[in-house]
Amino acid sequence: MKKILIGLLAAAAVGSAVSAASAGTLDDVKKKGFLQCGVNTGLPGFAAPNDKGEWTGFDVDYCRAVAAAVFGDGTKVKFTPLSAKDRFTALQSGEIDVLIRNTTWTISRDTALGFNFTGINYFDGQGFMINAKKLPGVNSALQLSGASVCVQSGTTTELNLADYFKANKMEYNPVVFEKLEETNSAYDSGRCDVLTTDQSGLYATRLTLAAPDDHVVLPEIISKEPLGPAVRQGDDQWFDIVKWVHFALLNAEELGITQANVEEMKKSDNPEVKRVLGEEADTKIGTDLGLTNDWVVRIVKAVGNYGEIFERNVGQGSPLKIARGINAQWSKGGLQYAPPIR
Ligand SMILES: N[C@@H](CCC(=O)N[C@@H](CS)C(=O)NCC(=O)O)C(=O)O
Repeated sequence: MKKILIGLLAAAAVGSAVSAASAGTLDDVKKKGFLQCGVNTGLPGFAAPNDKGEWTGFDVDYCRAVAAAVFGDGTKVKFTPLSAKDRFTALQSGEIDVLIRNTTWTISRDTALGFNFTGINYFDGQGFMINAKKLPGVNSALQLSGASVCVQSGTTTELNLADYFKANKMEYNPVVFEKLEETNSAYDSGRCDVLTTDQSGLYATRLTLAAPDDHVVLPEIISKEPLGPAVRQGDDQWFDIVKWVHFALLNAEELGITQANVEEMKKSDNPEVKRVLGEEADTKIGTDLGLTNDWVVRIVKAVGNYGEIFERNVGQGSPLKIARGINAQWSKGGLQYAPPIR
C-alpha cells in the first residue's frame, strides 16, 4: 500500500512538472502581443536587415507567418539575431519563442538539447567554396588535401568537415571562428584556401565578398542539412502551430493559393481550397489548433505561399538565384511534401 502511495505521489509530481513545462507558449506570445523569433545575425536571403533596418529573408518570412497565424498580423514579431553558438541556449532559456535560423535537424539537438523540429523548410547540404584565381585547376573537393579551411564553430559544418577529410584520407588545417563575420572575412582576405558551410550559406556569403565572381562553389555536397524551425519540448500545442504553419505554406502552394488571390480563392468551388481557407460550414480547422479558422488566409496574406517565399528570398526573384531543386513540391519531383489539412 505504502509503495503504491509513493508511486502515485511521484506520478503526480511528474505530472505537475510536465504541465509547468508546457505552460502555453501560445498564451505567453498572445499576452506579450508579439512573437520573439530567433534568427541569423545576417545571412542574405535567409535573415538580414535591409537598408531600412527591416528584417527580410526566407527564415524571417517563416517568423512572420507564425506571427500572422497567431495575430493576423505578420509585423507582430521581434527578431533576436543569434550566432551559431548562442542559438540553442536562447531557445532553452525561453529568451525566444521559436528558433528559425538555418538550423539542421539532428538527433542530438532533438534529444539531448530538448528541442522539437517542426519540419524541414529547406533541404540543404554542406559544400565548399574556393577562390578560383588562387586555386586554378581545382574543380573537386577531393583535390583539397592540405588546404586551410575557414569554418564556424558550434555548427554541424565543423563536424562534417572533420568526417569528410578523414573518410577521404586527406589532411587539412581548420581555421575556426565563433562569428560569421570573422569566418567570412578571414576567407575573403585569403587567410584560408576554402570556406565551408551549407550550400545555401555559400551562395549567400559569395554575394558579400569583395569580388564574388572570383569564387566558385565546388560540386560535392558532403552532408544532409535538413533545415527547419525548432521549439522547446513540452508544449505540444505550440509545436503543432509552428509545424502546421509550414504545412499550410506548402499546401497553399499546391492548391495555387497565393498572396494575390487568397481573398478570391475563398469563393472557390474546390472543397479542398474551401476547407484550407476555413470557409467550410461548422469548421474547426483553426480553432482546434488554438487559432482562428482563417489562420491559413492570415498567413498567405502576410507572406504568400511556400513557393512565393522561396522565389522572393533565395530563388529567381532574389540575388541568390538558387534553383528550387530538391525543395520543389513532391508533385514536381522535389522533396517538399505536406500532410493534408483535413
Ligand atoms: N546548418 C548548420 C550551420 C548553420 C550555421 O550557423 N551556419 C553559419 C554559416 S552560414 C551561420 O549561419 N552563421 C551565422 C552566425 O553565426 O551569425 C547548423 O545548424 O549547424
